[in-house]
Amino acid sequence: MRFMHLADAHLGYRQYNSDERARDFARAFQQMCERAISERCELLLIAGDLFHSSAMDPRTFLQAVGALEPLWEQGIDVVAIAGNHDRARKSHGLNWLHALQELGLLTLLEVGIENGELSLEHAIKIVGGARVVGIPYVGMGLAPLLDQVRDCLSVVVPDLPMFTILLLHAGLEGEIPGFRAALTMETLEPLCPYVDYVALGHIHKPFERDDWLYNPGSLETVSIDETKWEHRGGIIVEIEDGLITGPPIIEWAIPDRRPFVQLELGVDTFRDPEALYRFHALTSKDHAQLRAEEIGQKPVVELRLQGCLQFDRSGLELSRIEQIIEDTYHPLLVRIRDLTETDASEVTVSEDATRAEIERQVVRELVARDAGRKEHADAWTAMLLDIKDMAVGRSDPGRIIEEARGFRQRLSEAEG
Ligand SMILES: [Mn+2]
Repeated sequence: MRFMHLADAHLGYRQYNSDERARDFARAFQQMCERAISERCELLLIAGDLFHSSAMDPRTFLQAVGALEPLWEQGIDVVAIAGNHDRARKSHGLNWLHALQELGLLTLLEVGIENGELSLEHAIKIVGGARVVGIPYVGMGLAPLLDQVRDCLSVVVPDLPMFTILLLHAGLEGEIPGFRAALTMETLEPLCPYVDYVALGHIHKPFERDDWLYNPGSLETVSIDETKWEHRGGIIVEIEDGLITGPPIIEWAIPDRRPFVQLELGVDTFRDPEALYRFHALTSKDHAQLRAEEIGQKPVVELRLQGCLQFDRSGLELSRIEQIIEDTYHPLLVRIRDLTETDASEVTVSEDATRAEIERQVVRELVARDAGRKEHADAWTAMLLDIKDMAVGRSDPGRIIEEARGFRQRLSEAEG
């Protein structure tokens, strides 16, 4: 038999507040459902986070129904577990996967408590020649549950041998640095004799271990960091009827994801905003954009501005940069992340300076931090102090403006 394993569809995620992005997530999921049909899969496994949030738009529910209905029509079983994003807001409440189950579109696997004992009655589903055991997201409480699953399987499996799939929504240690994972290969090891395929979800990075454990990653791009993992999607698994011999044959189905273009711009070398606006990466397309055109989808462009600004921050017009990117990339949307710093180091003054000297030194140093003003820092300092004196002496505002204009003119003449 064949089955498809996917996870983390995150339907309903209006990333960057964009309806178009929510449609992207729906399209990716729908493509995988269509592929499960065209690949003649008998079973679709959803390893959690079908939905992005339990508080969702009716449209999102209809997207799920619309994608799943053709599977129902073809008699393909869908078996799902709830991920952390699917959980109901209120404890003991129904989640949206229950609603899909009520409609007959999927089977939701859950663990129950009966007379204080854990019950796996609703955690197991047999489809064709396969047995699926599913545990919903339980966070760090997974390890003790797995002990009970093993106890149960150690009775069931020898009694009724069958290709057994363990469906979990949990992170595996060692995949994402710093991620507090509920699973380690050591905690899973005792299940080895009873489980033929571990179908994971939760971590959006795709990975596999020992021809035994598989994590398909997110279908669309939930966070921009995921774009570095291109090989994400649905895993199509072929198993021999009856008992498995050797590792399963797998093939990846990759959805047509929205292209992301990531630009990075170090600002340290630009003396003024105009030089920054002319930067070539902003005004010329790169290969990612060309790929985006091939797919026929407008990209999301993210620009990260980094480094230390050499000119006054107020001179940097982010809206102008956004317009340049719009004109170059014709993107779906532009995100600018301004991570720049300005020189905030302390101003050093000589110890025996008078109050007026301290003032002059501070003003001069602040002026000189703007690369465009550095050359004429003395002239700028003199002008600023003159204007300050005029303001303190309650000079006529018109005269102050005149003084500033005169300075500008002298300066531009001096610069030729
Ligand atoms: Mn997720």
